[in-house]
Amino acid sequence: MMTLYLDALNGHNYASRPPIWIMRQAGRYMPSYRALREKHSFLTICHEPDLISQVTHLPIAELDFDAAIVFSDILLLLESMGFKVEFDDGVGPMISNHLKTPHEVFNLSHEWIEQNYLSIAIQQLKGSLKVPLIGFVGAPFTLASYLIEGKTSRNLHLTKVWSYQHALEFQHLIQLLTKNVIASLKTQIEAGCDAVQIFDSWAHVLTDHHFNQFSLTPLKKIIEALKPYKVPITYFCKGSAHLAPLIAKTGVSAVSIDWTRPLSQVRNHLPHVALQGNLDPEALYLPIPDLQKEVNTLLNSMHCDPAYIFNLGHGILPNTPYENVQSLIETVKLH
Ligand code: 1CP
Repeated sequence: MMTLYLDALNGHNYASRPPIWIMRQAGRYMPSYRALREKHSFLTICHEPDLISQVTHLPIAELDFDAAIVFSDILLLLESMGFKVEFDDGVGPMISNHLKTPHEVFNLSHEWIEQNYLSIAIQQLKGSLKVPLIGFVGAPFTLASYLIEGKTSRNLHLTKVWSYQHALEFQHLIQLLTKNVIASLKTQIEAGCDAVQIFDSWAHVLTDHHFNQFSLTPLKKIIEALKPYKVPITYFCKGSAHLAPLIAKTGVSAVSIDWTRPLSQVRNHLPHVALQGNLDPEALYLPIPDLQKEVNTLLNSMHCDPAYIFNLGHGILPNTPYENVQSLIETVKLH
């Protein structure tokens, strides 16, 4: 197996370049993915092990990334808890039976329903991939926001109001989700994932105190529960570069950083953790020569850091020019 990605996570990639993969690397910017989506809905793909494998392979086969990420979505875990998750084109995810009142959290089943389709796909992928496979979950806070808002929300107003006005219920919800996140990660690791990433995409709206309570404390519990597996764990929260030292203190293997701060500056305060990031997804719309310049500036700033993983600061945007992604990967590989 090609181990650049795992080497960097473990802090000892002494090859001449960092590994590269990108968040949402199997998606709409790829003509082959769009063609498959003409035939199948997003949820159909997510529920069919053969289709999950096929889509997970697409960016590896076509673009030669150094790691694969299981094709799924953070919201499928909520589906396995009995919520009706729908993805309408152009609208984004919707949960029609989302939590309408805080006391409903006490009626949520504690039963964990395993996502069998995911385990089967991971087992299939392990037999066919030549690069490490990343499993993932949404973090408890980010998942709670979907259960409360019922959709992607810009400011998470209702979620935050609940956290203040209904602290007991909110804490109960975070604890239940933490339990299920741990169960899902264990399942994915036992099926064969080489590393996992936790997406706490929307936790940047929290105060320091609440970030500690709803993101860092659950993260510590997750890390503790997964310790016996010795699998590297990456944590991503948009807009959290200034919190990286606190995040690193939890014992996480890698911190994924968005584009709002130079990565080399984050590194100066954080010598002992792997760093992932942080090209602005919009930089991929530059003309190719300018894009290459931008990418080389980032690579040079991290000068052969043995614990650096090249990625974007957030997921790749659906209408990103495909040739620019090809050029990005070539630039990193030739560095
Ligand atoms: O075909 C389609 O149009 C569906 C679009 C799509 C895709 C390709 C959605 C709907 N989810 C996904 C896949 C997905 N989601 C992956 C796949 C693996 C990969 O290649 O990286 C991953 C890791 C996710 C994670 C995810 N889903 C997050 C956390 C990461 C992040 O970008 O912050 C969140 C918040 C979601 C919710 C979600 N799923 C889909 C949409 C449109 C949304 C809303 C948020 C958004 O618009 O980004």
